[in-house]
Amino acid sequence: MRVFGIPLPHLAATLLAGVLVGSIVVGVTIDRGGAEGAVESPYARPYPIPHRYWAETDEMYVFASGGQQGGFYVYGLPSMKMVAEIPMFTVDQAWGWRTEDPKVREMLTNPWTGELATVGDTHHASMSKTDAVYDGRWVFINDKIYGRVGRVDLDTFRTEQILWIPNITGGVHGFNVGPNTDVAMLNIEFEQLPEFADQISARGVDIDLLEGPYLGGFAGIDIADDGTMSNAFQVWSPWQQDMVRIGWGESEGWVVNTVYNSERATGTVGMFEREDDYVFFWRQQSITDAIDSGNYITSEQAPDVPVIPWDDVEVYAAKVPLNPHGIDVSPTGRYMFVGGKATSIVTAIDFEKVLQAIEEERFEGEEFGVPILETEFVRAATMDLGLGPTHIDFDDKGMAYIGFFVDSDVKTVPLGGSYTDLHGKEPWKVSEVIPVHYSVGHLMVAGGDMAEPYGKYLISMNKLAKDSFIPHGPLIAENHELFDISGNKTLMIDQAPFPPETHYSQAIPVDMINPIDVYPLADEEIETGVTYDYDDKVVNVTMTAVRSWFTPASFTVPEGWTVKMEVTNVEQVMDITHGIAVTGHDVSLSLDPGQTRMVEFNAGAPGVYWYYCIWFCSELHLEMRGRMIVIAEDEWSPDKEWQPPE
Ligand code: K7E
Ligand code: CUA
Ligand code: CA
Repeated sequence: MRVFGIPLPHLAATLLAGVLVGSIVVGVTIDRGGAEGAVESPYARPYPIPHRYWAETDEMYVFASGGQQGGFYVYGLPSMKMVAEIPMFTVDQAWGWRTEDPKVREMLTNPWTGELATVGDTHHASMSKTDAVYDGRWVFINDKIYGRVGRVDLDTFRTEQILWIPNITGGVHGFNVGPNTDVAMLNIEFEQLPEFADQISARGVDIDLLEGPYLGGFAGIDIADDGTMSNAFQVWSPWQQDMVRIGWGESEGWVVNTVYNSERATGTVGMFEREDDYVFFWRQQSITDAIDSGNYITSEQAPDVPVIPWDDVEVYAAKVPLNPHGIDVSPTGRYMFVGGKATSIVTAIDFEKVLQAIEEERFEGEEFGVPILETEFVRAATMDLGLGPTHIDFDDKGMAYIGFFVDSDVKTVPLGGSYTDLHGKEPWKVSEVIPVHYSVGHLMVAGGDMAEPYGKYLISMNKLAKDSFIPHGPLIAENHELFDISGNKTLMIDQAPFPPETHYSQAIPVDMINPIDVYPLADEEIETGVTYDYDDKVVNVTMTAVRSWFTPASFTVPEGWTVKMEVTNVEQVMDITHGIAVTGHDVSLSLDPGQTRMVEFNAGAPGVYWYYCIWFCSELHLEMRGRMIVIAEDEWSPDKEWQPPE
């Protein structure tokens, strides 16, 4: 059988068939608690809507990963109205993120090979935290394609840093920022053959460039007080790692991550051979100890980044069913939920029991020297809940929300232990089934991945919108579905189409973020003008933009020279953005109020090239333009240089 062109083994074929059936049998249910309920709903919009209605009523920001969009989408809750995109790993002229700005180009350039990388795939948004609670400073996210991490400053809503990870060719998936934002971890999902592979294979691990298997692992990132990230260490192991959480509270000091390919297979079928794969528990201190004692190797590429083989750190495994995907930690840090993509089983691992099992050496085996903890002992629950479990978040009332891709629903499960006091329900049993439209990937409860979830809102980020919106061609938008989870019964409030393709998201209260209105200008007056560097064949232009002209309004340059323009938007009024597009030159950069940016490009062939402002900034916006006159080399002489106006 071939589905979507992929030959599939019996098991996976059944699952995919389930996708199709599951999506069809879940009908469209419109339930807002009946007509009366709808009238009384706090989400009923007044009509006519007063001005500023959305600004006043939205309670939270959502920072949704963009997937192949390469950055973030930002929208308000509960309005679902998108207010921004934040480009990061891909170029985007709409939001002024282009490589003719050398700062952007540097961020997007591989520091070791010098190659520019302008495709990206963002997955796991992670807020900065203090004591495991969001603190509103930054939001970080990984690029699965190249192995990079970006940081957005929540003052500017702009990407301020991109860190490249050494020793890999990409394929980093799970990403998580620690409870105090001093560390982040990043998993290698696509195994690699790094230059130090031999030193690791000498410990009894097979590797082979052509046939596989390969090595995998995870990278540790240090985050300084000002948010600056740096590569801190890497742990390499026989297995790839998929999802990761850095523990807090009851699991403080531990990193948990999963492998769905414990088979170490290179083909899809082989990855389903075992009934169980693993979740791993790494003691963070043992990594630090290995580094402190000099017990590590390094690569030529990154001589400062300690690489530690898995068997030199303290790590334990627990079995989890068939190809786990999400691993998510309950608010106190105690329970770790793991869903097996290819089963109906979700397991809740009790970290208290994990610690006890380690202490009492309750092991039921080992692989590559990693002790496997007794399965039954460390599990709080093994729950048969539905087809295609994906990801899990938690609310403020001790409930877990589990998404099911194949079933197209979210099921809620009350947690046991001390959480029982919050909900008073029987733990580990399905409490509510919430249909979604359709096929949920990640879901997000507001604040649902930290110590103090905000609760109230659930967003199901559905991969297949199908019939939810008006048709728009063969590729349909994603469907972010918003639910109110504050009452006894979950109610769908809204559905919103978003462009492809969100994975994880983070929501944070509006009052925790205070974005700047403008970039403050330096005190000194800007001296505009043009200088010529005959040695390097560079013309340096210092330019300002204001409603509604550029200064200088024209300049000359010899053919083929490099043009370096430093352009400042000298406006100090919010949203008075200018930009500069240079005709015939693939240059289009946006300038926020007060912002100075460099624009670098080659002058090219002789001719008159107009530059103009790309934003409709004033009534005279169309007049906001100037000329770059490129003069043939043999016609150039210094008297053709730009002269200051009389
Ligand atoms: Cu499930 Cu990359 Cu978190 Cu997508 S991953 S949905
Ligand atoms: Cu400035 Cu249009
Ligand atoms: Ca597997």
